[in-house]
Amino acid sequence: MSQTRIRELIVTPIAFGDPPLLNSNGVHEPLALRIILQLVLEDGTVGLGESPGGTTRLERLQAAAKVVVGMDVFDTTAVAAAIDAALLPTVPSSHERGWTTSAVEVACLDAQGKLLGRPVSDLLGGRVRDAVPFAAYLFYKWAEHPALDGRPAITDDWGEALDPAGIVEQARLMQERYGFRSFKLKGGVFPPDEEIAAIRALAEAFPGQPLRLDPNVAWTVETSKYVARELDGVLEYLEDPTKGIPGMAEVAKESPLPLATNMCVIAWEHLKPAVERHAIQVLLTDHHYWGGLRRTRELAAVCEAFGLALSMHSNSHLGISLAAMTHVAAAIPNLDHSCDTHYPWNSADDVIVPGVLELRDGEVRVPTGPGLGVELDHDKLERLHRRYVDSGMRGRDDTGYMRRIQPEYELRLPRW
Ligand code: GKR
Ligand code: MG
Repeated sequence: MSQTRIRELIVTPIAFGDPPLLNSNGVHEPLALRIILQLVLEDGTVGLGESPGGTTRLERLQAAAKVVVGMDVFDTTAVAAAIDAALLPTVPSSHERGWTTSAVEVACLDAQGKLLGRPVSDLLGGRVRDAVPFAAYLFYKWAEHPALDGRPAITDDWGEALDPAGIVEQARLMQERYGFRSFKLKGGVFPPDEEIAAIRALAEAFPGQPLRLDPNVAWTVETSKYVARELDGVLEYLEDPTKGIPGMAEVAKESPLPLATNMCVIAWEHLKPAVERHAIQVLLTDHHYWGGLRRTRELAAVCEAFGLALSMHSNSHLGISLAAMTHVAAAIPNLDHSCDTHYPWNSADDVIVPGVLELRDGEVRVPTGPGLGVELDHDKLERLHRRYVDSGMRGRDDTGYMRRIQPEYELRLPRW
C-alpha cells in the first residue's frame, strides 16, 4: 500500500495571456493567474490539479501541501478533512476552504485513475456521454490591451466587439473555429437595451441555437424584470441579473424566463433558502468551489431532487481544469445545458501537451486515457511560472486595471 501514499504536493503559480474582456467589474488584465498542482505518490505517479490563482489561494494550497504528505491517495475523504482542519483556524468559511480541498481532490482522482489505468469519469460512476457540449462564451471586448506604462499594446485575433454587430461577428468566429451550437453573452457592460439588441442580433444570426445572458448582478430587480420580459422566448435562461437570493426571488416571481446562478448559490447552505424562495431554476455548478468532482456529482443529485436544472460555470482556465470539467460533466446524467468555458480565450497558453482536449463541433470528447487523460508540458509550466514571478501580479483586479485605462471608471453594482 505504501506506493499509494502521497510523497509531495508541488504547488506552482502561473500567469498566462488573457484578452481585454469586459464585464460588470471592469476588464480582464493582460495576464490571468492559475495554480498548477502535481501530487506525487511514493511510486512516482503524479496527479494533476488546477486552481484559480492569487496569493490567498496559493498560501492555502501551500498549507494543504504540508498536511497531505503520507496520506493514502485513495482516502480522499481523509485528505479533504486534513486540509479542512489545517485551514479552519484562519479560514472560517467552509465555502472558502472548499476551493483548496477541491483542487487537491482532482489531483488525487487523476493519480488514482493513473494507478488503476481508468479515466476519472469511471471513478465518478462512469460516463453517460462520450462528449460534453460547451457554449461559446462571448464577451464585449476591446481590439487590444492599450499601451500602458511603457508596455506596448497587446493585440489578439478576435478583434473588437462593442456593439451587436461586433458580438455577432465574434460568435461567428467562435462557431467557425470550434463549432459551438449555443452562446452565452457576458453582459453588465452596456445599458440593458444595448445588450438586449445584441441578444436579438444573435437570435437572428443563429436561429434556434440556445442563448443566455449574464450581467453579473449589474441590474436592479426592476431592470432585471424588464430584460426578462423583453427577452422572453429568446433566451434559454437569464443568469445572475441581480444580487442575492432575495433579489433573484423577486425577479423570479414575474420572470417568464428561468433564472440561473453561479453567484447567489455557491455553497450547500444556500440551496435550502434558494429552493424555498424559488429564487433560481438553473444552477451553474463548478467543481472548483463545490468541493471537487465527487461533490459536484452529489450536487447534481440534489438539483434533480429539487427540480433545478443544471449547467456549469467557468472562469479563465487552462486544460487541467477543462479535463476535470469534462470528466464530471460526462458523469452527470442530468446535465441540462451546455457548459460554460473560457478555454478559447486562453488555450494558446495551455500547460498541457496538445492533442487530447479539443473543442470540436462545440464539444470536448471525454479523455479515455488513465486519470484526467492529460499530460503536463514541463517547459511550458516553467515559462508560465517565470511569467508569474516576473509580472509581480498576485491577484485579479478587473476594476483597478479598468481605472488605469479610464480613470473616471466607477464600479457600481447594480449600475442600471
Ligand atoms: O471572466 O469576466 C469573467 C466572468 O465574468 C467570470 O469572472 C465569471 O465568474 O464567468 C463567470 C460567470 O459566469 O459569472
Ligand atoms: Mg455567471
